[in-house]
Order: sequence, then structure tokens, then C-alpha cells
Amino acid sequence: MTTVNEYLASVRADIVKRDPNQPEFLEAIDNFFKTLTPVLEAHPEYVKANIVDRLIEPERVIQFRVPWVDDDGKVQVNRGFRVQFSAAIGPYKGGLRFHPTVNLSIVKFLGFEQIFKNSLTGLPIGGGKGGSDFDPKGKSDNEVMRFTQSFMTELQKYIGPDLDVPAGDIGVGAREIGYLYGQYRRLNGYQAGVLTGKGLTFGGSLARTEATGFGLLYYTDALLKAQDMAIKGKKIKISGSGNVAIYAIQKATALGATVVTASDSNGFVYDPNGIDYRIVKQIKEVERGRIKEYADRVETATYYEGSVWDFDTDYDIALPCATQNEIDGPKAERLAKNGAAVVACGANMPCTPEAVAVFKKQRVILGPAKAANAGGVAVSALEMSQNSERLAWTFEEVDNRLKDIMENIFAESAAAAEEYDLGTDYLAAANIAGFTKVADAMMAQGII
Ligand code: NDP
Ligand code: 2IT
Repeated sequence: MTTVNEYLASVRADIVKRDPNQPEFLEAIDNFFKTLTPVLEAHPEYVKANIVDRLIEPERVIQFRVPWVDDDGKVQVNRGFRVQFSAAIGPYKGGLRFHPTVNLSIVKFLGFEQIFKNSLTGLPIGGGKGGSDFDPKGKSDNEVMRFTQSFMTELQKYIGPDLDVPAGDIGVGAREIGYLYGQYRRLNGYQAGVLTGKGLTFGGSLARTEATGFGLLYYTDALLKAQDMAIKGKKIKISGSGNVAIYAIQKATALGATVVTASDSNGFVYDPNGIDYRIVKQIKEVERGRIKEYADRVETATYYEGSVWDFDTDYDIALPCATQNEIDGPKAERLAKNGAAVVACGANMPCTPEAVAVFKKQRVILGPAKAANAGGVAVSALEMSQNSERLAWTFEEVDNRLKDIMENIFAESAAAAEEYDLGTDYLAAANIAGFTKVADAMMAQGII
């Protein structure tokens, strides 16, 4: 009889053969497979129904040309993607990323993780992700609009409020969602629920902008409480200075912590007195500037080139909120040496497998991305609910629901950790809890 580990190894070998050039996707699969053995051993019916092999193959992959004209009148061509990974528990749901590094491997890794993240929210949303290798940096508003309209002209054929509901991710914020929605509406008429993260005047939800960052802190708070720790008084290192980072800084500060760093892909600022999220917001959201400018405005802040994770300072909690694989093995060793006891992931897959192994060895507790950053998509699902009932909830109502959802995600992970005797391995626990619900839905729906 084939053991569970032999089964997983043979599924993995098939992926490597089919998609030899998708390292990020393979990394996401490996992270997942490492944690699946106990649940598959407890549920031989999942293996018999070949659930895992079916899950790792997207239900649909769409790739398309995005031609547009820049401000100099030059014709540019970018590549667009939408990976509709799994609709087992609800319409495909997940963000769009506009960044020069976007390719099929990145979109598939994000789409795959999104399935289980969305399952953990407890809301009826399946997993998908999309984007383009378009770089919004340095582009005029008009260029972003023309690109975005071209992108949506093709994407609109494949999405809909009950089919697939995109939102933002890296490089896609309020401006891009506004243009995307405008073009969708022009082509199809009013359909508020086709995108989330919309502006408040056309169907957006209060607290969606804040949701991922706030949710990250609600999750971290729950995780700390379970270890008899508290956020109040803690020193926190945050990477990134975009949507997730800004509101993580705001909520961490409100909960009584001091956030000493913020970063971008060039460098980072360090301020032992605490980073002021309002200044970061002004620089990044309003002026579309660089984090370096923070140090020009705040006397106690210093700017350094390079990665914030290579900078030595004593701190308690790490919140990576920039991008995948930002913390590798050596950076993880440094993090542990600096005294950090907890890492909670605002970004998707910010820690390499080597980093995760270091955390395990050094007893640094990891709050995995699927759980810790699920607040954004959770409030996206609440935006879909509000669009369906044609109502708008108050900030307080959405924020309270977000808090409940994040606490529930931690509680479910903790329950899975207990059931499978995983200690504080909340990565394995979140994978198992997210997977079980999707697997049960797939079992009930037959071989499709
Ligand atoms: P933004 O585009 O608003 O900000 C991204 C931030 O990360 C910027 O500061 C950017 O710096 C930095 N960054 C991006 N790429 C790199 C890189 N290669 N190296 C170093 N820094 C980098 O994106 P978000 O804040 O929305 O997303 C951040 C992370 O959170 C991503 O991993 C995303 O998938 C994840 N996430 C986002 C959610 C959301 O609702 N927005 C929900 C859940 C997860 P620079 O300006 O120099 O590029
Ligand atoms: O990674 C993510 O969860 C997001 N970028 C948010 C997705 C969403 O649909 O709100």
C-alpha cells in the first residue's frame, strides 16, 4: 500500500514535470505538503479521491495580451493573468498584482494560498489571483488608466459577482480599482459586486482599506494572548510601506506597541520613538513617494539602504508586510538573535522554507500568511455581502466583524494544532484547518 508521504511525493514529482519553471508555485506547494501528512493519514478518503492532485491544478488559467499607449505615444505590451484556482466553496476571489516580477509562477503561488486563506475566513469564497507585469511606478495617472482599461477589456470576459471577484494587491490600490471598475461598468453596466476595494462612493466598504493591516494585528494579538503575552509595550519591526504596512503600523501603535521601522524595495527608516503612520500614508498614498522621504520629515528617524531584516536592533515582534521570500535563512537567524519571539506575516509567503526551519529550531512562533493576512479578503467578502443587499455598514460594524473573524481564524488554527498535536506550529495548523473545509466540499461535489 502507498503511504501518504509516497502519495505526496508522487504528486510533487508530477508538478515538477509539468511546471519545471515555476519556483514560487513549487515553494508554496512544498510548504503546504510538508504539513498535510497527519490530516491525510486521518482521512484516507481524501487520498482515495485524489483531492490533493485535483487541488494543485487550477480550474482555469487565463493569460492575455495587454496593449496600451504611453504618454510618448509609444505602443507598450504587457502580459495579463487570472488564475481561477478553486471555486469549491464560493466564487473565485483574490487580488490583482501589478509589478514587473509578475509571472505565472507568482500568480499560481498566490492563487493556491488564497484557496486556504479564504476557507479560513469562514466566508463563502473560493481562491483566485491575477495581475500583470506592468509597473505602475513612475507612470502618470493617464498611463495607469489606459493600461488598466486595456487590462479590464480582456479580463471582463471571465469575471462576475458570482463567478470571480478580483481586488487589489501589490501595485493595485484605490486608483487602479477605480479605473478597473469604471471600464467594467462601461462594458457591462452596473455590477457593484464584481470587484472589491472600490471607492466609498460606488459600493466600496468602510474599513476595507485598513482591513489587512488591522486584521494582522487582531490575529497577532490573539496569538500573543494564547502564549500569555500582550502587544502593549512591545517593539515591532515592520517591512513595507504600502497598504498592509501603513494600517498595521496604525493598529499596532493604537494597541500600545512601538513600530520602529518601515521600508520599501530600496531601503528602510528606523525610528526608536515609533513610526507615525500618518506621515507614511501621506508619502506613499498621497504623494506616491519613497520611504526615504520619511527621514527628511522626522528628526528622530534615520534612512538606510538595503533590507530592514539585515539591520540589528533588539525587538519583540516581526511583521513582514512587503513581498514573498523577503526573509531568508540568514535573515531569520538574525531576527532570532535580535530577540524577536513572534513573526506574523502581512505579506504572502514572506519567509523562505529555510527561514521557517530556522524559526522552528529557534522557537520563534510563526503566524502564517494564510491566517494572519486574511483580514483583507475577509472584508472584501463583507463588501460583496453589502453589495448584494445594497446597503453600507458602518466602519464600526465592519471592524467588529473583522476582529471576530481574525480571532476565529486563530481559534480554529489553535483547535487544529490541538487535534493534530502540533504545539505552536500554527503554519501546519492553518494549512490543515483551511484544507479540511475545501476537501470536504470537494468530496461532497463529486469528481469535478
Ligand atoms: P503595496 O503595493 O501597497 O505595497 C507594497 C510594499 O512592499 C511597498 O512598500 C513596496 O516597496 C514593498 N515591496 C514590493 N515588492 C518588494 C520587493 N520585491 N522587495 C522589497 N519591498 C517590496 O502592496 P500591499 O501592501 O497591498 O501588499 C504587501 C504584501 O501584502 C504583498 O505580499 C501582498 O500580497 C500582501 N497582501 C495584501 C493584501 C491587501 O489587501 N492589499 C491582503 C493580503 C496580503 P516598493 O514601493 O519599493 O515596491
Ligand atoms: O492576498 C490577498 O488576500 C489580497 N491581496 C486580498 C484579496 C481580496 O480579494 O481582497
